[in-house]
Amino acid sequence: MHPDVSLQTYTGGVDCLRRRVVSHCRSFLILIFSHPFPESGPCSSAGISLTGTSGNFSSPNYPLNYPNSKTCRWKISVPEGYRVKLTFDSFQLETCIVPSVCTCDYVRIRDGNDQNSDELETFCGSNTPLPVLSSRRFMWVEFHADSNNNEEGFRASYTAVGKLFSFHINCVPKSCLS
Ligand SMILES: [Ca+2]
Repeated sequence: MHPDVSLQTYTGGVDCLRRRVVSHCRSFLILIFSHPFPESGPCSSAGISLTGTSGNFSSPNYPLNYPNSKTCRWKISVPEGYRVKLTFDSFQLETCIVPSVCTCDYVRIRDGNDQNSDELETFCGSNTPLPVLSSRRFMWVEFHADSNNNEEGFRASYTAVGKLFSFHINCVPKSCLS
């Protein structure tokens, strides 16, 4: 649920229960059940942990436009002995003035479990990126939106791939999958 709506429902709910004002309670319930829930999961700048052998995540509000001035991070970890393959199912970010270095909104991917890990790729604009492969069991993903101009955002899925998948070993750590 959107943070603003959570605050409104909480405030309205407490007031409703305390004062027992019927009209106010009705407004409170209408607010709860009429809110269009976005498809995407939560966004956290501290990082959301994603585990298991597969899963997916997306930018805030997806498939509606993401908000401005937002940073979300995900820490993907797959079982020992596997690597992370990240695939973008949809990708529509702001086209930056300098697209080659993604000076506005971007998705950055690192080869590890924190923001100090080696950078694998940074994507922006509207071209759907090729899949990205980590060298070990961790991948760190950051989405950042600057203060103006937003788009639909992205949806991505990850899968654990085994050691037999490492026939592209000479390409690691860059995304060289076709
Ligand atoms: Ca922007």
